Amino acid sequence: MRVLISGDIHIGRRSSKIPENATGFRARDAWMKIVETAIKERVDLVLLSGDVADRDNRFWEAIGPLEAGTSKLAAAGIQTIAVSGNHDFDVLVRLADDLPDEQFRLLGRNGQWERYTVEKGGHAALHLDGWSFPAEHASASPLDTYQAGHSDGVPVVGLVHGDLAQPTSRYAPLDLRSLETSGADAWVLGHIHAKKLIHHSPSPWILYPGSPQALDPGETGEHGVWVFNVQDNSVQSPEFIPLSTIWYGRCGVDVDGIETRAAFESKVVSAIKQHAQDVRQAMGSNLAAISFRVEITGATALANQVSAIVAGIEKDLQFNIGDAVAMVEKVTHCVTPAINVDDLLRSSSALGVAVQMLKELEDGGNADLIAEAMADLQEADRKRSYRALDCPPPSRDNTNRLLKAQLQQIINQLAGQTS
Ligand SMILES: [Mn+2]
Repeated sequence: MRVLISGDIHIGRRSSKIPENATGFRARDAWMKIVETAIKERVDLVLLSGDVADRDNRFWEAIGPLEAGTSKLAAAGIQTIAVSGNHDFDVLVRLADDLPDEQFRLLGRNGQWERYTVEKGGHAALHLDGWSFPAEHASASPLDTYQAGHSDGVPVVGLVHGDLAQPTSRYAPLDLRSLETSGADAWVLGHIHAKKLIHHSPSPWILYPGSPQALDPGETGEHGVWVFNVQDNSVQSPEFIPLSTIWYGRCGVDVDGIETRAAFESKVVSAIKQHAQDVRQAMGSNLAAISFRVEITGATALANQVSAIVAGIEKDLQFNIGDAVAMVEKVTHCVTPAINVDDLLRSSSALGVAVQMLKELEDGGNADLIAEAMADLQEADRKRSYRALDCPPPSRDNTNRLLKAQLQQIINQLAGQTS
């Protein structure tokens, strides 16, 4: 028996930060690609671990593609089995009520664990234990009521949408230890959009398949689906298949020692091209777009001109890499001027003092400065007018980071004036 796994498809959404008129970047396109992949891979089952439909457009946009996709799968002899997540707790119930069981089956309604046994060649081949979100939130761990485990030598796979190692989560907190000692041979989870496989033999493998289509720049790296086999009554390790049409990630550019604008521009271009080619090669033929967060670092005489040099790059720079397009979503830079730090550390000029302060912060020191800045940040944080911003509370770490960034800007300005 062969099984395809996906989850967190969020049908109704579309990958962000790419041109409005670009096609093939909707979550529903990814779903239809999952259907094709399942048929091509000759799987027997498709398992979906919740948040198949997005809350915002859930019913109207999801119902058509889900019916069409599961019907195409059923025609190829492939059954789709799902649990619902916090986004689609109500949609999947309605879909399951409308469609025949051999096409689409929802496990674990009303927050009650449910076992479904899949047969192959007239024999029980796999037990699936599933639990579905009964409402938008679920603060108790579903594992508190899980009692399945082995019974008859037939392998068991658990299917649940929830938050691993976040005990206070309102999205079905799951703890690793309970999963490991559950007796199941494998766990397929949903909720986290980055893929993650936890596998220490002989414990069960535990998998977040991740969203098949990367949906925003925070969803970096590879996205796709997974396939595993059940052979000789054992559940084999899952294998990843890349599927996303977009890849989001960072591209570091080191401009150390660069002295002219032309050389600076060439360096940025060649770094982006090279990185895009590597990504294109690794991700295969589904890839249509590569979106970079470019991070420029290094010591350069052009430090105080970087903002001006890279202005417009997000809007204007685009490369074709094979049949994929590479573009820049955002540029950040943390460059230092090409200055003689040793001399400045002994200098009492404004630039010298700034360089000394930065060095102290980098060495983790200057407790007074950090405490003072933190007190100011906390005061601002308490102000009613800023509350809607939902920023993390000021900590020692982010205060330190903020101070360093500010000092770097001051140094760049001052160094620019003297050079
Ligand atoms: Mn979720």
